[in-house]
Amino acid sequence: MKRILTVQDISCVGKCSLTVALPIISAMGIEAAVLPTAVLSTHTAFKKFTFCDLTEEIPSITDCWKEQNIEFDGLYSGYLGSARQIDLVIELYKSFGEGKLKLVDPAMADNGKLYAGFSSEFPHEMARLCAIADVAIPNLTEACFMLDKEYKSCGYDEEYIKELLLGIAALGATKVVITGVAFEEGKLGCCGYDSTTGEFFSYFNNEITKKFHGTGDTFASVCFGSLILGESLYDATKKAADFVCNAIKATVTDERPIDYGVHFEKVLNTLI
Ligand code: PXL
Repeated sequence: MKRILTVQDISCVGKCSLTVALPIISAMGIEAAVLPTAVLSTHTAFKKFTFCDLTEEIPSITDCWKEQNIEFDGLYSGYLGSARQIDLVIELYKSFGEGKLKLVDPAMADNGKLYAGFSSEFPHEMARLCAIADVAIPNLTEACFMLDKEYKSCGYDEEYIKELLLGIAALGATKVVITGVAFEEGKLGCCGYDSTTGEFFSYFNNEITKKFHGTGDTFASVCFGSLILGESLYDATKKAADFVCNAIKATVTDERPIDYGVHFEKVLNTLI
């Protein structure tokens, strides 16, 4: 059995980060080890939340693993709370990631806005982590912010997206997938680029207009799991995008606010 490590926060309520990554990766038949970076009462889109920072635990945990020669087949980072945490994850990727799949989801912004608590400098810090990723999976906002490019919510063309893909690859990421791309009304999807082959690809689904929190984390978890199981980046992207669509479809009839995330549990069986 493959064993991976995922590094992100535990948001106790709100279905994102570890509470999404763990069940999804486990359902795919992969052992999911965790390095929790913080414990929050909810994710930061809720009106009020607590934040217990675990940064200073990270070096002792990773040193302990090193002493016992504990290894991982892949590493996946999500939401990180500070530049210091990014430095520690870069160190972790260097010491545990040699020859292993290293995926970075630079979860920090969406819809043209940074999440609560991040300064406008933070995307540049995150870009340093994307630079050592085998696969970086920013959404459109995150890609723009890391590259200091203007964020456009609509009305852009393929050239705009290709520039962003090439820009993230130029930071150092070997492969890039940008999520939340729409060239035409009614279709929403992802565009990818593999710098080893120079190939671009895209994958679109019919857009479901209601937006939920945590879909980026859901996408990244399925995509990472599929890559660990040996699928191509295109197939992993397709599987992740379809899964997110099905999870949203399983949620839309629910009256709960969008901050409570998607009911991925109802379609988790499709990954087993
Ligand atoms: O879904 C990304 C995410 C993860 N973790 C925390 C967040 C967010 C987005 O707001 O606040 C703590």
